Amino acid sequence: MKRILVIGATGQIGTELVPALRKLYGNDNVVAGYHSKPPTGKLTEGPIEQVDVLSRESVEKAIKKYDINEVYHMAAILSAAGEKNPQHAWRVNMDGLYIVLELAREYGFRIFWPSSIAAFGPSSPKVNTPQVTIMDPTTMYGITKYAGELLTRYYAYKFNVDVRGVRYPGIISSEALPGGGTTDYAVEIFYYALEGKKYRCYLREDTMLPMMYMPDAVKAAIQLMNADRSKLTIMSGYNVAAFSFTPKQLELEIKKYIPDFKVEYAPDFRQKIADSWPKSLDDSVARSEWGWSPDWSFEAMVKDMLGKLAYRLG
Ligand code: AKB
Repeated sequence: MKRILVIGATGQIGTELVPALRKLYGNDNVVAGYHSKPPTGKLTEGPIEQVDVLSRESVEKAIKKYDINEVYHMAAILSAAGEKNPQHAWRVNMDGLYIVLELAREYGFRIFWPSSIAAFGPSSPKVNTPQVTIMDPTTMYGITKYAGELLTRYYAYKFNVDVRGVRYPGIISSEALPGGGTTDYAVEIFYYALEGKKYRCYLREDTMLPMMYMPDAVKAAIQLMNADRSKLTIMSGYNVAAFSFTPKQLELEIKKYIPDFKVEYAPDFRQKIADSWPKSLDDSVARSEWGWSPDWSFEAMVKDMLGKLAYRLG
């Protein structure tokens, strides 16, 4: 039986991952681990626990209390926020991961840990970026993701820790807002469109980035955790792709439903970050090793986001 702890349960992905895991494995078997933002709504339908990922004692206490055998370690400082306080980003992203890996070595639980397209950099090929290629991330977030991929692989080979993960593209979600990322515009823009407000986009209109709708992001994590380990050659850091678009393409797609929506483009420091990332990913290794394929297209995602948010915003 699975006994799961999700660290970062109140973040963008955790908010939807916890209910999906509870549906599969039962409310009582999935603990929502949070730090500063207490869970509300659906997240309170099962156990919740405050977990400070920078404290070994705090994580260990939760592991022991709930007899955890699987951890989804989703807590991280994202790219744009990381550039404002790189020291803090290193601590949360690397020290936190190290604590979780060390405890996994001791207690034998399995780990899902997400990497990101931010692990790539200016010298990585931009189009159809391969699974194995040049990695030269320029943000502190990207550096922690690439270093984390190396560290998790080390723990897998050296200590036989079962740790797995994907390189997430920008994630679009209707439940929780992302915080501090470079791809956040692709969520924020929907709120402005529905509230009849003009959106000021901090990226150039032609900035193509790989993106994914939340149901596919959740599916990727759960599917990879249930894959046959003997078939996995990468462990953590599988490229997973769904679709790519530019801010202008998103504006035009939203305009099909809200014709008078207006967007102004005013690139800021995040442009340079976006320019260092891939435009699209080659995810053929994930497809062949554990059967990955996305369910959602760009057009279907936009329609669904508008419907869900219109309902929520009333
Ligand atoms: C960010 O923009 O920092 C994240 C990511 C692509 O990992 N959404």
